[in-house]
Amino acid sequence: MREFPFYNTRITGGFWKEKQDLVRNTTIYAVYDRFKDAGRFRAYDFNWEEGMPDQPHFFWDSDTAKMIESIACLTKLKKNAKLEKLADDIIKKICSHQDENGYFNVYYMTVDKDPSHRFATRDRHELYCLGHLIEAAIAYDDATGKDALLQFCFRFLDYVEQRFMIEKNAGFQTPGHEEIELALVRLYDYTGNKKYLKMASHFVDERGKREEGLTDWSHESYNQSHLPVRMQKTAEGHAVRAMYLYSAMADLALRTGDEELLEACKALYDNILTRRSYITGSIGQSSCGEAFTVDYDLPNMASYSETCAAIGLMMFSKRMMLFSADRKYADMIERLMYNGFISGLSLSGKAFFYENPLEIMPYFYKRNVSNTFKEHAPATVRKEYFGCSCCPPNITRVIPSIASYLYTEEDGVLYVHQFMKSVSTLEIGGKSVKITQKTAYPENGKVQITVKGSDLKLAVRVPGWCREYTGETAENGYAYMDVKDGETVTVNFPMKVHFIAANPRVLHDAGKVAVMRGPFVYCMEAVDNGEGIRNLKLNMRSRMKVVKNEELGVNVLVAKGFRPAYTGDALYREYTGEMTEQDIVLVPYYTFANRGESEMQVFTDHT
Ligand code: FUB
Ligand code: ZN
Repeated sequence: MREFPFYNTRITGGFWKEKQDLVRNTTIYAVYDRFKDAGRFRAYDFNWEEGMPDQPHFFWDSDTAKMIESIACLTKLKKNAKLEKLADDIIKKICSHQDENGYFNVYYMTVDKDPSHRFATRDRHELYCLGHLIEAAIAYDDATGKDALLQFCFRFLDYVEQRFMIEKNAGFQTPGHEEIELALVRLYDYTGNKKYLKMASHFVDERGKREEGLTDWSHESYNQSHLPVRMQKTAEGHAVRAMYLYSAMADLALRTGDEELLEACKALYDNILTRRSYITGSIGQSSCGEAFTVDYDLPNMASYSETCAAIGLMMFSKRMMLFSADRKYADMIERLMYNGFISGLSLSGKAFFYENPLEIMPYFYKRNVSNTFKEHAPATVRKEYFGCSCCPPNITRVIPSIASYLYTEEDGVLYVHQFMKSVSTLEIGGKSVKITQKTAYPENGKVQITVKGSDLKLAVRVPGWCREYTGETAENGYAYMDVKDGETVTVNFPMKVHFIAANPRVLHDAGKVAVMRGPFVYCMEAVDNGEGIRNLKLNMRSRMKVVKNEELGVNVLVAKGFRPAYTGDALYREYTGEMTEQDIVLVPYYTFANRGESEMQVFTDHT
């Protein structure tokens, strides 16, 4: 299938328009300001000295690059001189300090300045940073016509080719953190230069073929080096790294027709989908290595679920979607979009979650008795800044470009994967076709699609969560319909409340249910339901009311439930089974922790 760039679509209202406005008016400045406070941009003056605060880190360049890419996406949608100036100034500084051989990394040029240390340590992210700089350079050139960063990347890549593919004298063969591979494919697409496709294949193919040296705390699967990539069938190791690698594998399979690579991608995808992802779509079951663990191990409280990993799975899913019309990929994208990804951004647009657990019990995080051996637990409140700040600028590049997940086309059939109030102008069969979606989705499931400029066959995804759909019969989850030029079709996906149980092998969810309505997963918070929400039993026979919560500005669900009737203070007592009835409020998962620290749970006990 063929994809369409995000800027072919204008989102004209609803959920994603609100988020795009939030990023444009608030979040991008919040990211910029916090980065500035932390010395991220000062570092590019190259005058940091030992003993000074804010020592540049070896992956700071990647954060800056993602912020520049975010500005490029926003600018592509709507010119913004202020943002462009911020990016121009940083790009100018970066380019002015590029080594004459093409190399650049703020850490290795201002902190550890020994040139023999460059490309010596596999887990030092130099190629990861370059990957993000390439993505930023492409986006910025495309948005503004300014190619300084792109020229910088061309020079840097000549040097990389020299060190890794010609002289082969770097300290490792493949990067510890993937990213450059998919960026190289993107650069090949942008420039048409096959050299970059060859470099991407090189870095993908060489992975896992030999021992390449490890950090002292990880093993080979941490960075997907335990096997040659074509032999990998289960998702292993650091979740973000894995997603960026698998995305590049799918990119290469699509462009080269490499069946073996595609088969590996399919196996990896299905392993994630059927065994190793949360109901919110998030991935990364353990903070130890920020990594996948084993099948069905999906702890709620200790879940890692990094925002960047959710983004990575959206990227991998989109690539898989290009091979075949199977709704599982777009379903997963939707699951992430409305749950495990968007939960990373606060409603204010100024604070973030790096980890997105499915349960929070604040006391749990205070139980360390030793200063030395601390359990790592996800943060319970949103933060404005993280020392390791990969997620915020990743969020700000995804939201402006979210429309890239809407449509694909194959042989004149337009696949409608997602639903957003929007107007798109797409080149199909040599004609410019205007597609308008009129909808309040995800608030309700009614979508009107108008086609202008050509007759067209539409293939509309029937969301996997919708069991009550009664329209055209769907094949692999897509309902096909012929639409005449100027005609409007209406599809309706009733949004009933559904109770979802996990596979019995998921021990952490045993005997519990989660609540979904439309694409949203819901959760309970103590701020609405009182402390001790683990004791609550949701009455599954009660009628759920959809109620607008003014404080959150979203619709919540109100159900009936029970709480054990208990007075007294004894630690243990005779069980009586007595219960008192109470209302139970469920809020969309992505809105959790927007009202301070509070207990939260997705999977809940029930009667
Ligand atoms: O290592 C760079 C980034 O920081 C990773 O992608 C994230 O998972 C975090 O570890
Ligand atoms: Zn991250």
